[in-house]
Amino acid sequence: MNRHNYAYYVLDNPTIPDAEYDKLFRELQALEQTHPELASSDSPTQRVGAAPLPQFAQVTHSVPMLSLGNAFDDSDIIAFDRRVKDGLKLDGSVAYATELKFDGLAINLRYEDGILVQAATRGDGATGENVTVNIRTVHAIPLRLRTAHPPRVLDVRGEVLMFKADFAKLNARQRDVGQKEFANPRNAAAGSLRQLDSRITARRALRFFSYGIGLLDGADMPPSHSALLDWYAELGLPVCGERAVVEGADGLLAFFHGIGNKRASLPYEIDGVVYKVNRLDQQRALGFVSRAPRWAIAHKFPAEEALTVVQGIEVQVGRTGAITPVARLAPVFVGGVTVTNATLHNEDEVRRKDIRIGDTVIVRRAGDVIPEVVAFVPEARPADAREFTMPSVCPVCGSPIVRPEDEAIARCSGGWIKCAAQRKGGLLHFVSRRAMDVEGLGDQLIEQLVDKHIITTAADLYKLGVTALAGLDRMADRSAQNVLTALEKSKKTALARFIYALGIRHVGEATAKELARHFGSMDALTQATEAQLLEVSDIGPVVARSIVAFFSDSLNIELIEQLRAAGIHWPEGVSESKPKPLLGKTFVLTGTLPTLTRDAAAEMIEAAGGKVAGSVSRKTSCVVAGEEAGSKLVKAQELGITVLDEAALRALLKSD
Ligand code: JCF
Repeated sequence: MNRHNYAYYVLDNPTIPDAEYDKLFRELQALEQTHPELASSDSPTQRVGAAPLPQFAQVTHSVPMLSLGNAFDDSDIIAFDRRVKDGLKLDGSVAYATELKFDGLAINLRYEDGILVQAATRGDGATGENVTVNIRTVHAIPLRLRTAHPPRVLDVRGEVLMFKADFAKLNARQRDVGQKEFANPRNAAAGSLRQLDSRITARRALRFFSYGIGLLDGADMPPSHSALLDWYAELGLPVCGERAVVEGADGLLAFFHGIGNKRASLPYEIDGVVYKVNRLDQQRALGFVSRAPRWAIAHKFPAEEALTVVQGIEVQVGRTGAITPVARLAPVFVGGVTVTNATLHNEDEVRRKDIRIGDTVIVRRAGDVIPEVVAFVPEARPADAREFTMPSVCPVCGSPIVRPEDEAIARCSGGWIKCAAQRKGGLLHFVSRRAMDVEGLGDQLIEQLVDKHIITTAADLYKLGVTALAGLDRMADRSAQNVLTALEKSKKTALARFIYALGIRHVGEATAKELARHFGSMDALTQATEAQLLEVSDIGPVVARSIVAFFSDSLNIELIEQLRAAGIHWPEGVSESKPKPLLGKTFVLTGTLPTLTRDAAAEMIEAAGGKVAGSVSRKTSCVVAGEEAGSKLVKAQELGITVLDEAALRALLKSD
């Protein structure tokens, strides 16, 4: 059971299904009941929590738990590297261990003779709280180190955190039982760990990564930080794979930017990266200033959450008529940009989060995701805070807003004929990159073209001339010509893109590709019955009905005819005749390829019949890896999956 636990939580590579593990668990429980003398304190049955404590006891750390100095930009890092070199009186470059800065809680784990005997929070760095019973429920933390010769005493330091997916599941569960949701994974991790009733902690999916050491007795201190982490990994402690040893400030900044690029796709939240002088003798020589080491620094990303005030709540009308409440905010700098609007998703969400006009709220902008309102701050609610009311008519076209009983989304009932907002949304979708890909035709142009009644449908786009375009705001002759060139270029397209561009409800990019592959021509698709559509893989009754409804509207058929008459074309039937050398194969892309973008590589693989997945598993056929490939590459190597570079991928696509 310990081996399965280790495979799942530390190697991230499950060896048996959950149900099998549960069976073993019950078997062991029964054995321990009949033979209590055989039950040991590090048994897997001892991870379920215990009766509530009256309070947490205080623990004094043998070696204080440090905090880190912060850096925010490149110049701070260059200055840090300079201070280190000056401090060490070195001319050459310094080797640094780089790692992630997890957004969780710092913990000290004490192992005596290889057995976990105590766990304590960081507290103020000198004393923390004894959370041993809670920590025992964290499956990623070994109750016994995997070595025949453990040190007498080892203090392992690291971060307890909750993965994003587990956080989402926890909040969904909290919502279902009418309990308070957590604002972010960090709060969820802290709230889960600091439970006096550790049986609650046991039900929360907490994780752990090791990154530091306190007291060590009965073993030699490894010579470097990277060697320490390697040793930890050997002992069966979880160590994050996103780490490296780099040289000098250039190496630090390259690591920072590399992690910044994949931050959003990591399964956990980080608020920056940490740099440590790698050699421990050099760390000792540098020492400390007050409570922070001179040999380490945290390089922080711009904060993803900030506080601001809701000045109003308005609604936006999307291309399908969906009404989205949007909070108008006092401008706030978050996630690296100034934000003035944040989505509130839908009416129920506003009620559930109880966001009111006048509230101070936490706004979140993670990566390129649209900013959202996370929660309001109860202490800051003014007496005159006003509740949001859903309008009964569309603010753009005046048509009634309707909300089917079983749906979360209210919609404008005007359709694109009556509602300019839906028209604009539909046109923007039509020209978007993954649809018809008309470069330079952005929202401001579409806005003007619709408002000035120059265009109504997508077909009108192809009737535009230089004079009509050049008359618009911020449009010189030259850019007008560029738009016309882009429109002309867009006429040569693919069937899947065209289907996707039509904006049929429930038909996203993947479904459009399936439809194109299955039917091979627009005519076959427009005439397809519900029964025929249900034969297409991944298409269910709702989608089938939506497609049939779309093509039974004569206006849509007319639009398609006009677009084809305007010259939009694609290689007809090609999808059936072209060879599919990669059929049945699943690819995972990781890192930066020398010439291909991720999208371009995915398109080439799919054109050859292959599938592209987001994560590596036993089902993966090949991993295509480029520069700075990370954990996916490691996993592929562990699982013995073929790894290709761009050249090898191209060769594969040509071969068959
Ligand atoms: O992930 C973290 N929050 C983190 C905190 C990572 C580290 O390597 C740290 C830390 C705090 C202190 N290292 C030290 C020395």
